[in-house]
Amino acid sequence: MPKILNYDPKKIESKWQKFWEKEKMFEPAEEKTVKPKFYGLVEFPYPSGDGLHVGHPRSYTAMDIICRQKRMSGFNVLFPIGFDAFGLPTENFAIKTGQPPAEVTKKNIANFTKQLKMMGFGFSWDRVVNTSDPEYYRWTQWLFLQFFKHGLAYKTTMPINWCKSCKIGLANEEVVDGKCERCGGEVEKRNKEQWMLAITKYADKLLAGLQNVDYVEKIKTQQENWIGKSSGSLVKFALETKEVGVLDDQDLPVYTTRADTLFGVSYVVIAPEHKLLLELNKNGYITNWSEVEAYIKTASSKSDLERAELQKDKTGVEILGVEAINPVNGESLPIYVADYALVNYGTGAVMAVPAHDERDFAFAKKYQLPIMWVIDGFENKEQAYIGDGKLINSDFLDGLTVKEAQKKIIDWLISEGRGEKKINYKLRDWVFSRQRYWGEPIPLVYCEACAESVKKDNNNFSAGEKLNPGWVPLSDDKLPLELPKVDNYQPTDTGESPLSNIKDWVETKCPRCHGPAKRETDTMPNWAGSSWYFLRYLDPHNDKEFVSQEKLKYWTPVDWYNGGMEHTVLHLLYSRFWQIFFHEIGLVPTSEPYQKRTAQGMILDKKGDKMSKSRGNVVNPDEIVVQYGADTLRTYIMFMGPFDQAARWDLNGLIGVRRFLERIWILREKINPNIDSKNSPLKSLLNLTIKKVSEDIAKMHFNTAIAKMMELVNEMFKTTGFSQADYEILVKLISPFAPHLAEEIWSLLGHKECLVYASWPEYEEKFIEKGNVNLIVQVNGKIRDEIEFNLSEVEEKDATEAALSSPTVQKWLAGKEVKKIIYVKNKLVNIAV
Ligand code: ANZ
Ligand code: ZN
Repeated sequence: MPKILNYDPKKIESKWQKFWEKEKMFEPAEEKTVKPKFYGLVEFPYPSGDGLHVGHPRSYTAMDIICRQKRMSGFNVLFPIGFDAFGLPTENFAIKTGQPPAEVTKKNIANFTKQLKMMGFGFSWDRVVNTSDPEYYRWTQWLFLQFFKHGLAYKTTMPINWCKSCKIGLANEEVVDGKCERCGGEVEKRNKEQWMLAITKYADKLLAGLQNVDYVEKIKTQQENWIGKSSGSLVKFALETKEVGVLDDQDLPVYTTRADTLFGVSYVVIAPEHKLLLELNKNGYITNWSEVEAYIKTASSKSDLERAELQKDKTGVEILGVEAINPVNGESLPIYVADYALVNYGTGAVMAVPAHDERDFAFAKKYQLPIMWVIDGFENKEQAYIGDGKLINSDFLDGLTVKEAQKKIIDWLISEGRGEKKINYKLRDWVFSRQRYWGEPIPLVYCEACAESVKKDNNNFSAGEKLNPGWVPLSDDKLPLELPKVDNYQPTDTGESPLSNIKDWVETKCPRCHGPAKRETDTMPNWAGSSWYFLRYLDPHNDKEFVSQEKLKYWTPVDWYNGGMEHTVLHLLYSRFWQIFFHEIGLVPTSEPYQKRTAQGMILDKKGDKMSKSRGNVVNPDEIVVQYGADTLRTYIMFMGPFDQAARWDLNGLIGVRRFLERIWILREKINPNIDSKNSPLKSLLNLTIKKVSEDIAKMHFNTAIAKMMELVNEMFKTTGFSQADYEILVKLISPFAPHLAEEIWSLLGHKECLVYASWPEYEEKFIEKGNVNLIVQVNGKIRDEIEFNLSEVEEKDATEAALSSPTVQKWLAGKEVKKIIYVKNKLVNIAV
C-alpha cells in the first residue's frame, strides 16, 4: 500500500458514530421549522437470528446518501428505521428451543442495531419501532378494528396449506414445490374459517392511485398486472341431460373477454373445485362420477401456478350425462372438468374456443375436439390464431371486425337474457388470519347471545358486526390485547393456533352484553405491522393516538421509498390499500402513502448466484467493516454497478474502492495556500463533478457519480497543488458516500461544525467547459451524416433525437420503418431500417 498517512477507518468510524449519536445529528427538527421536509424511507428489516445481510446495506446506503445530500441542501430530513419483528423464523426457533419469541426478538434487534450503527447510517434512532411491541401492535389492532367496523373484514372459509405429517397449517412461503419446507412431507389444502380483508373493493382505487405517484415503471406494471383488471362478459350456457332435457334450475355462466368467438365454442370447461359438480352429482346426472371424483382429488394438490402456467400438458375428464347448450346456435357441447380452469377466477368455468385460444387449442388437440375457425387471418391451422380479423362462420356476426362483433354479440346476449357485461379482477381478498402464535392477536370475541341479537334487530351494530353476526370488537381501552404466555409454541394438531389451548385466555366476557364469549385465536399475518409502520415513525411514542394529525400533516406522504422488487405486489399494495382506506375515513391527509418508489437490484456472489445460508456464500457486512471500514463497504456497494440491477460481489472491486478513499485522504497533502481557486486548471472539472454527482444522486446513478469523483481525484493528483476550498468541494461530494472519512478530514481542516449540515456545493454552468462531440450517424451501417455537439457528453435520448431529425438522414429513412437504433456513447448512432 502507498504512503497512507494512517488512514485508520476503525478509529475514525467509531469516533464519528459516537459523535453523531451523542449530538443527535440525524433527528429531524420540530414540525414548526420553515425548512422544506424530506421523508426518505427504506424497508425495515426482519430481525432474524442471522443478522444483517449484505443485501440490506445496498438499499440503506442509497437512501442514506440521498438523505445526507438533502440535509446538506437545507431539507428537514426524516430517515427512520425499525424492526418488522413478527415472523416465522423466530416462531420456528421458539418451537424448537422453547425460548420465548419476544426474548429472541430482543436479542436479534440488539444485534441488528449494532450492525446498522457500524455502517454509519444516519437513522433517526429516537424513532425506532418494533412491530411486536405491545405499544406498537396496540395500534395495529386498533387499525384492524377500523376495517372491521366499516365492514371490510369478514370471516369465511378458505383453504389453508396443511402438512399431514407435521399436522400444522403452513404459510404459503413454507410450501416449496408442493411439499412442506420443514419435513418434506405432502401438503394438502384444508378448509378453515379465516378473517379476510376486502382489498378487492379497492381494486379500482389502487389502479387509479398509480397515476398520481412517481413509481419506477416496472413497479407500476407489476401492480397493474397483479390487480389484473379485465373487461368482458358473463355468458350463460343452459344445461341438459338425456332424461330431464334442459334443466331449468341450473345453468353454467362463464366469464369471457371474447364473446365474439361464441360460434367457435366446441366444449366447456369447469374447474375441479366448482360446486356445480357436486350439485349435478347430487341429482344423479353425472354418470361417470368415480372418474370425475378421482380427477378432482389429484387436481386439488396442485398450486394455481402449476395449473395455469407451468403445466404445458393439459389434463381433464369429460363429464358424462350432462351437456351445455351454446346460446347462439343451440348446439350441444361436451363439458370437461379440467384444472386449467381456475375456480377463483371469473365464474370458475370457461367457454373453450380452440381455434383462438392457445390453452383450448392444446386441450382440443389432445382430446380430439372440434376446432372451429371464426376469425379470419390465420396462416395455418397448427396453432391458435390470436390476432385480429373479420368474423367468419358466425352467422349474424360474419364480416364484422372483432371490436364490432363484440359490441353486437353483447347487445344480443343482453336482449336474449343470456349474458351481461362484467369486469373481473385477478386480485383476491387478503387472508388476514394465521393459525400461529407469533403475531398480533385479533381483538375480536365471539358471543352467541350477540349473534342472536344482531339477527333480530341490528340497528345498534357496526357494519362489521352485521356482516359477521356474533363477532364483537374489544373496546379501545382494552387494547393492546397482549399475546398471552404459552408453554408450547407448536400449532395444535387440529390446525388451530396455540392460543386456542389457553382456556382462561380464550374464555372471556362479551364487551357488548357482558355474557360469556370466546376470543378469536388466530393472529394477524406478517404483513399487518408493515402496512402502516411509516406512519408510526412520525409519532412513535404517542399513547393517545396512532399518530397525531399535526405530524401527519407535516410529514406525509413519504417522499421517497426504496426497497426490493420482491415487495412490489404484497407489501406495497397492502400498505397502499390501508392508506387509501384511512384517508377515506379521515385518519390520514393523503390517499397515497409514497410519492416515489424505486427498487435496488440484488447483490449476488462472485459467481452470480444468489447469496443464501444454505449455499454458504453470504457476505457478512460486519466482517467487511472490521477489515476494510464502513466507508469502503458503503462506497463499494454503490460502485458495484447500476443500482437497479443485480451486481456481483467482487473483493478486488472492494479493495479498489478502499484505495480510492485512501487517495482522497492523502490528497490533503497537496493543499497549497498560495494557489487561488479562481484560476485553477481544475475549475471546469470541479464544476462538472458537482453537477454530475448532484444529478446522479437524484437519479440513483451512484456508480457514475463515484466514477466522476475518481476522475477528479486523478486530475487533482496530477496538479502541483490546489486551494483548500477546492479540496473541500471534493470532501463534501464524497461525504454522503463515505461520511466518516469526510467528517475526519473536515475537522482536520479546522472546521468546528460537523459536515452533516454543511452546505452542499453548487456549480456554475459558465465554468463548465463544453467539450466537442462529433457524432457519426449511420443508416444500415453506412455513414450518412455527422452532427456536432457543444457538450462533453451526449445522452442517448439527445443523440437519437438529433440523428432522426437530421434532414440528410431523413432522406435515407423516407418510407422505411426504423427497426432498431444503436448508440455508442459520444461516437455513433446506427439506425437499422
Ligand atoms: C373465450 C375465449 C376465446 C377466451 C378466445 C379467450 C380467447 P383475462 O383476459 O385474463 O381476464 N377464463 C375465464 N375464466 C377462467 C378461469 N376461471 N380459469 C381459466 N381461464 C379462464 O382472461 C379471460 C379469458 O380467460 C376468458 O376469455 C376465458 O377464455 C379465460 F379466443 O373465453 B376466454
Ligand atoms: Zn355479547
